[in-house]
Amino acid sequence: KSFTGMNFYCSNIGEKKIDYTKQIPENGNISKAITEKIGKNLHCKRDHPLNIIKKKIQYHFQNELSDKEHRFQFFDSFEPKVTVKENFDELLFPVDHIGRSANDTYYFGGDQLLRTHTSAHQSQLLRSEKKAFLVTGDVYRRDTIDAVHYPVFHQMEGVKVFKNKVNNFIDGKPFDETIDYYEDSHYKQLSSVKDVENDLKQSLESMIRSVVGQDLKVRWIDAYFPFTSPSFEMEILFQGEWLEVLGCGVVHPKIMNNCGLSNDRAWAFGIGLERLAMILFNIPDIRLFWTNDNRFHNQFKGIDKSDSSSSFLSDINIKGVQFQQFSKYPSCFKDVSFWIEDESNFHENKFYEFVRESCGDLVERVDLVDKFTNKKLNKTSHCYRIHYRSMDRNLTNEEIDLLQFNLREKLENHLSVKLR
Ligand code: FA5
Ligand code: MG
Repeated sequence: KSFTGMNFYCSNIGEKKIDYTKQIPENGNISKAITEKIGKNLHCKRDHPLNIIKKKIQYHFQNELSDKEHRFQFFDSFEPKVTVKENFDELLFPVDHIGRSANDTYYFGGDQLLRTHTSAHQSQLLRSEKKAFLVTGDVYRRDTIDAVHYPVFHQMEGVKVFKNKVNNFIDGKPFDETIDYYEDSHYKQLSSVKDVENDLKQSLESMIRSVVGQDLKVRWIDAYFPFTSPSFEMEILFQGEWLEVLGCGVVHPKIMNNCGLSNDRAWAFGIGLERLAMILFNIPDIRLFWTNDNRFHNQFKGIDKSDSSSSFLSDINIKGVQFQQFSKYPSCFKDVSFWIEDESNFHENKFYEFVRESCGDLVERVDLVDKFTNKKLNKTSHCYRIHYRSMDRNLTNEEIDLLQFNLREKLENHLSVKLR
């Protein structure tokens, strides 16, 4: 089982350049299963594990990481519907970035989309001269199907601005059009950049240890994001595997410049709240966050003793709270194989979306188990194994056969593949 997240923001090496800004679907591509989740705001529901983790992080930022100049402000009710400009353009995503494609992102049509990350609100808040803030919200992505990926999940964005950090004598021009800040090693070694990087890493490590546990195994990985340089990801050792929990970095000088902060530097991070809650409470499957099963929710009742009418954050003590994994119902799997008629038009995420749409949360995981090309026919065959398991009951054979039947029909009619 791979716990590392997809390389959503990695550069699109080796593929031909496509201008995705010209491929925004007119009528959108948001399925009913996704529409139904908009507005649920799990992170705002008292006693929900995502709410508990959000409050714990906010508490740490308020009490341990705020200083006179940086009093962290919290935002958690920005609408998930944002513009292409907010989600991609302002964050310097190139036009050929795969993240912009309709295979990765849910579009309402026109230039409105479901934010793919909370970074969509960064520029707006930087422009309004906020110096330290956290933004929590639901984010949406077409993605693979397994225990740690879900098309709707929750992120918390954090940003801290260091005023007048750029020293023209040492740093040169605050923003220089001719410098490639992603690659430039001189820039990355500047003490003004290193200071910010160190503050970022220390803040995040202290937060993670205080929220999840002091004796965690944590490691930093160099990463790439269009909107930060240098960029990093934090991974935590969880059940013997390194699980990616957040991306972060020093905000790109061009963004600082665009927001009227060319003499300042800033750090930013985006953390996956489900992943963190899974580690903290030992929650085995990301679908559980959406369940109505009280065997799940009752376990989190009463942990949060804060006064719901006050905005004051109290420390939520979860020591000694042990999440009891309730027994899993049996799983079963079915394979589906097909010939792909037009390779350049086939996208795995589209296939996953059909599976989600047909079978909903009864699907636990989908694996590509076989792939081969018939050279003579110049056709490729894929075989996917679909693992079914309900979180709250036994599934019958008839039920699964029907799901599989409906899925096959959908694939044949809408995915231009030939079932085998
Ligand atoms: C981002 O979304 C960046 N916006 C983070 C960032 C912010 C970088 C500010 C720099 C500055 P990424 O795609 O890696 O990066 O996602 C961040 C985290 O969200 C991941 O580490 C993971 O914890 C979580 N995550 C990503 N995809 C999923 C998914 N499908 N299901 C659940 N959690 C996910
Ligand atoms: Mg990542």
